[in-house]
Amino acid sequence: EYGPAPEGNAEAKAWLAKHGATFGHFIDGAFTKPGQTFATKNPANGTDLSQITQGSAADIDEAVAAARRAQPKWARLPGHARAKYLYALARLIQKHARLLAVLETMDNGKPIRESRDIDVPLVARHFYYHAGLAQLMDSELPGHAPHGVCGAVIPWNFPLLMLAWKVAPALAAGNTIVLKPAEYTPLTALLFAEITREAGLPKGVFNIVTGDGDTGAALVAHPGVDKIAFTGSTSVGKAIRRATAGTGKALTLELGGKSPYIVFDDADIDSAIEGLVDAIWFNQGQVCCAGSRLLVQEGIAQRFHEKLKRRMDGLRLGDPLDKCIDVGAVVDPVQLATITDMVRSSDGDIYHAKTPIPPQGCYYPPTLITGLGTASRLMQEEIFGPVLVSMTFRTPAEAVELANNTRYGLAASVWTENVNLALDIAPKIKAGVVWVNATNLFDAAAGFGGVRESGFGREGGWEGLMAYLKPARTAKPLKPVPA
Ligand code: TXE
Repeated sequence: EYGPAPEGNAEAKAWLAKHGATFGHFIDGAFTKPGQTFATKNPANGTDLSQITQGSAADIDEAVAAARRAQPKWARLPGHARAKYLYALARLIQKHARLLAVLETMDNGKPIRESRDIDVPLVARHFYYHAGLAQLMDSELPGHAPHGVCGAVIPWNFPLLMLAWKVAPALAAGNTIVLKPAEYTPLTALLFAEITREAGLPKGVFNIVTGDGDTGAALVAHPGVDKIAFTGSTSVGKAIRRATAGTGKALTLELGGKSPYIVFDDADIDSAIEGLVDAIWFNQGQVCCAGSRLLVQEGIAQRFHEKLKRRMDGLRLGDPLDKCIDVGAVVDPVQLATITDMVRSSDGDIYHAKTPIPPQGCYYPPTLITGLGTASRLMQEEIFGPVLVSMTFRTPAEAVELANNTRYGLAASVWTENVNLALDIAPKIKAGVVWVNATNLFDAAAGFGGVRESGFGREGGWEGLMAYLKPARTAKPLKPVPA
């Protein structure tokens, strides 16, 4: 049994059983015969969930060929006709919301409260929003054309949401797509493939090849792919940039981060603490823009840390399918070992929340580390787990200097009741997004992405759509600009 929430679990079990829990790729509108497979596991209890096919270069070839065949006709549809399919996908995501949420939680380990209330609703919103943009394309962007075939390589921390961030704009703009899901978490993508059939999406418009990094590399290298969109680690992002250099392929990269969470002494402390729970313990801290680096003003630091520790002790950790759980399981034993080793290597003061930990499964307690130097490894490197590092500052100028003292630049949070201070600080922080008295706010209409080694390009909003378009070869006249 998969834990509480029996109704949703039965549905998920039935869906897996329908496929014999064994999956091939999804190419040209149909599942292929499973080939050489590897197992995916439920990180909450270590049991096998499914057998997934390891995609070869030949599989990538087949999927890209299907996407190429389908693309011209898809692009010739008027925007409002493509919008119909995107609206249908949005509605079907809502129809299958419970199954998608339970499956995501079983595959990834994230609390069901998050997959149900955050991931899946944001996915539906993303398709609705891009359906709207698809309708506007012909009138608002007449001088633009799709790239052609897009290759998407996505990570395991938000499997379905990262799919939506890439698939919705690609399809709205008239591209077709080959998606390579992360090896730990392919299940909701495979269910989404079924949903595209229910929506009547023409075959070849959306394709999946499952597998590991080699499969991803084969997709990136394929000459029939015109644009690559990648979300994942900075090291793989750099490898992809090297692999695409000089090929003429368009590229967007959304990579790692070490985002500062800055609390000034006049901040509303209770709100800042609740924000921090969201910033670093949401999805077990496996969030690219996690507020993983607390910078707190010296005068309130001791009081803030004490309050924070009490709040950490109150977080409920355990079976992610339990609706009362705050912190679920880390995605995989490999990731758990990385987190454990990184924390062990630290010479700071380590505080683990006094919350009971289940004896089995990939669990790591909420953790706070203080007393680290600015140059220390844990202050500089992404841990990608439920671990917060903290340091103090005296002046706003010092806060800015510390905030910018990493190679990354994805996100930042500033907490103060002084709006002038917030407005002064925010533009000085090198990050794609700066939240004021808030954190982890996302919307399909707001472009998200990084600067520096956090990558480039935006996902969401008009800018996100533009990443899936290029100037048309035979540009129709642009609308005159009003005087
Ligand atoms: O990421 P990878 P991993 C960070 C985080 C985490 C670390 C390692 O710090 O601890 O990365 O996680 C595919 N060519 N982030 O190893 O390897 C891979 O199959 C093409 C941050 O899981 O980057 C998967 O589909 N593709 C992050 C995807 O890339 C390749 C999210 C991401 O895997 C490839 C995830 C290659 N050479 C991890 N090698 C974020 N920014 O949100 C691997 N892949």
